[in-house]
Order: sequence, then C-alpha cells, then structure tokens
Amino acid sequence: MTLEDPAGHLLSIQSYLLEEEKHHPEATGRLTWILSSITLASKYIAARCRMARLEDVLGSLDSENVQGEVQQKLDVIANETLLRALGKRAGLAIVASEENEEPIILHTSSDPERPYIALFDPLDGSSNIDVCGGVGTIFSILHHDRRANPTENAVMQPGTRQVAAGYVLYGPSTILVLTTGNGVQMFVLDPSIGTYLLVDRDVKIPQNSKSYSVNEAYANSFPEGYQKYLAWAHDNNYSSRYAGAMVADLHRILLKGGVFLYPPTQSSPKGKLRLMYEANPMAMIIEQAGGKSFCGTTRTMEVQPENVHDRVSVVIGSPDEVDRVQDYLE
Ligand code: P6P
Repeated sequence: MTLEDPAGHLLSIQSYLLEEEKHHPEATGRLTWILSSITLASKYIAARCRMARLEDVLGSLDSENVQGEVQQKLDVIANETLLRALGKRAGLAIVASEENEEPIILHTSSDPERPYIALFDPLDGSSNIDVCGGVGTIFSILHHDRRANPTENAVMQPGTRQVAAGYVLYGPSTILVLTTGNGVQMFVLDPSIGTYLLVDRDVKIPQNSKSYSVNEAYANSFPEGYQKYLAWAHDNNYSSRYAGAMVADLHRILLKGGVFLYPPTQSSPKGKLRLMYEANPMAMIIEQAGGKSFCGTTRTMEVQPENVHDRVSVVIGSPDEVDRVQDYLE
C-alpha cells in the first residue's frame, strides 16, 4: 500500500467528512453531524447482525410493517437504532423510514436550524438474515422545504434534490458507500477500532459487463420489452447473479459492472422497490459513479413522488447495459 493509494491513508469517515466540509465554506456541519449519526447506528446494526443467531434475534415477528411485509426482529432493531441515533441530532426536521407509516416531524417547519430530511430503509433484504445472506441499510438526505404545508409534504421531492445518499452492506465485511454529490467514496469498518476507514475515492462503475441481476421467477409477468431483453441476454452468454437484497446486488454491480432490474410484475404492477429510500439513493450513487438509473423509461431521480412509500420499477447499473435494456423498452 502506498500513500498514493486511498487505502494507504489512514483516513476515518469522520476525518473525510470534515475534509469535505472545507470545500464548502457555507457548510454549517449539520450534514456531517447527521451522516455521523448514521455511521454510528450502522456500527450497532452491524454488531447485532453478526450476533443475531447468538442473541436469538433471528426470524420474524408476528407483526407486519406498513408495506404489509412480515417484519424480521432485526428490521425493528435496525429501525429503532436509526431513529434513536437520528432523532436527537441537530439539523433534522423530518425522518422517514420504510418501517414507519408516516414521516416523523422532529421540529416545526419554522425552525431554520433544521435544514434536512433523512429517509432510510433500515434493513434492506432482511429476509436474508436467517441464512447469513447480505443485508443493508440505505439512506437518503434531502433539503427540508420549510414552505411545505402540511410539513410532511416536504418529503415529496424528486431524487435530483438529494443532498447525500449512501448504503451500508453488512456482509463478510461492513462496507459504507457514500456520495454527497462530489463522487462516490467507499469505507470499510475496522471492527477492532470501531471506525470506518476510507479505502476508495471517486469509485467509478465499469462501462459495461455481460451480467444482469433479476428475479427470473417472475419473468413471465414482465412487460414484453423486459422479456425480449432477457432473451437477448440469454443468447449473448450473459451471466446472472441475484442476491435477493438490492444493496448486495448493486454493490457487486458498482464494482464489477452489470445491470439490476426489478420490472413491473403481476403482484407489483408499479414495481416493488421503494422510490424514496431505495431507488433514489441507489440511483444517486450509481449516477455519481458514472452509471444510469431508470424507472421504465423515466430517469429514476426525475420521478415526482406522490407518497413517501411509492413503489417503482428499476433498471440501474453500467451505462452501456442500462442503454441496452432501454433499447428494448422504448
Ligand atoms: P424479490 C428486499 O425485500 C427488496 O426490497 C430488495 O432489496 C430486493 O432487491 C428485492 O426486494 C427482492 O425482491 O421479489 O426478488 O424477493
């Protein structure tokens, strides 16, 4: 490892965020404070995931979340951890979670000291927990719109208005990938010192790769364009990888290239993935890394949300691979 190598520097995520602040004279430190609370919560969630079977927090509860999905015990633990970490942090006006029906208003819209909104999927792909599969936390930060009335309407902003986005992948190691609009940075948690260390700056997605990621069990109910694309991919020796957790699939695609698809299906005619706290943050990251993201033929980050839990279809990944899917959809 050399000093020219990002991993050659011993740079924690806190030091990176403070370094970034220097490029923004208008920075107040509130965004840094919010992002650091997310990193704190993710360390606790990572520890709970590692100990899940030993602490008997595997499996599901008898409850369902607002999505009508059976909640895993760790879904609730992860959600409560993020709410506890974020709820008391200066700078936040509203917090919205996949696990909560309504956004949580932390302060009235008149408070200029709270310029941000945080949205998150606390444990994406949580059904993988019981089988030690990859799971993740996805987060998105928006500017608060104090003119919104009622206040919770401030959340209804397209993804282009995101200030920051990121995910944490709880896998063989705990990886945090973050963008604040100035490229994509990658950190790895060193559990021996409890700190995320920078390992890669300005990550770029490969232009192309003969690999796609989709749940082909639903292929017969995909719209025709998607079926034609898959037939073309099968004829052109594409490989298929599907982890059942968007964070795990998209982290692989960010590093190795390829395309992730969640088309409309019979059971999810609008698509299954949530716009505000899954598709939009992942789209910001992938676009900042040089990739593309669409909902059908509309750029993901230009979709105007109507509800905080809106679902969308997704085609996201390497630019050449997304373009090829688009050719079959248009
Ligand atoms: P299916 C996890 O539940 C999730 O929201 C995404 O992380 C994942 O890509 C997708 O749903 C998996 O859905 O229908 O293939 O199980």
